[in-house]
Amino acid sequence: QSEIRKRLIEAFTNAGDEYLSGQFLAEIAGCSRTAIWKHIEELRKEGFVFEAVKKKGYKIIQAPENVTADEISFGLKTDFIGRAIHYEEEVDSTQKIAHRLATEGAVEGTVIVAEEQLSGRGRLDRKWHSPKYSGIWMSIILRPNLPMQKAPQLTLVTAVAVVQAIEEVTGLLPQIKWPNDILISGKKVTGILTEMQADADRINAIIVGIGINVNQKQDDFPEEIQQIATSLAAESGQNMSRARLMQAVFARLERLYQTYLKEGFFPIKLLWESYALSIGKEIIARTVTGDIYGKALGITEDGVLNIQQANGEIVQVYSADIFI
Ligand code: BT5
Repeated sequence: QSEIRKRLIEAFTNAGDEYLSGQFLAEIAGCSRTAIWKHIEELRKEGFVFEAVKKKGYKIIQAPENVTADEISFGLKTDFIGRAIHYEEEVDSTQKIAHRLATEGAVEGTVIVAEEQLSGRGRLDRKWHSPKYSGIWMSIILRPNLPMQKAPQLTLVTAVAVVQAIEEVTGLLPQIKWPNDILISGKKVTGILTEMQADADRINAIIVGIGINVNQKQDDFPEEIQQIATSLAAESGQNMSRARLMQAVFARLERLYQTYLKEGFFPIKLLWESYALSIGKEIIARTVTGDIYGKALGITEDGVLNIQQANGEIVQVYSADIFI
């Protein structure tokens, strides 16, 4: 993202409904008015619509429908999540880029976002379908000072943040299926993939991958996931701004993450359980070593799922796919 455009966007964000003069923008950005005009042209090409009024200046009246760094920065209210953004039209997987940037020292809160992923992935190397312009495909780099075994909790922190953001922006009421699925009307609208880089037993970076189906129509989904996947547009009947939703996710995640670091997992656990689909229900947990049948009791401090089997015995499940 161009440093000057970043400053301009920030100025327009802070200005709200006010017009900003070319002179003022030039001072803020530290360049000539001609240069400002060129950058505004660039922003126009990205899809921003400006209103220009003589003697008053410029105002942004419409932001574009892409997820470029400029568009996401416009209106962003966080302190660190989403403050640094790497935007790509097309990538293999945003996780891959995030891992590389994290190794190279990227700051906490750095976001990698792409319009399309050619090999988006889920857990256990499963595929994540990520078609162009219709969803949010992003990875967020976090650097919590925590021991390794706490890492799975961040999947649950993220799930709560995404549910709250979807609720805020769309009015829809999603539910969480342990550990990492977000469903609406029983169909998957979001998948979360948390990966870790660790030195000794300390976390160096957590890469939080989030895939949200936003503007797909139901028949856009490939055959094999037609019955199990949905999008926010399919559920609400209207298209929505992906950038606006990303901003909401960043704001919610930043707040919950800070609560989590300060107060521990307990407040998150309560929120998570209030959104959880399977607690109190009879479920099947399909693990790599076989199926476990029983009643989902809740999650432990570590984010592990407790299941009570018919014989009364309680088993702890660390990783599984849940069927209800
Ligand atoms: C997940 O895995 O749900 C984690 C998905 C994480 C995707 C994000 S996108 C940004 C970042 N970069 C990446 O490369 N990945 C992350 P899992 O629980 O294993 O679920 C995968 C299963 O979900 C697949 O086997 C399909 O059945 C189904 N699926 C694939 N694409 C889907 C989609 N777009 N919507 C709903 N379900 C889908």
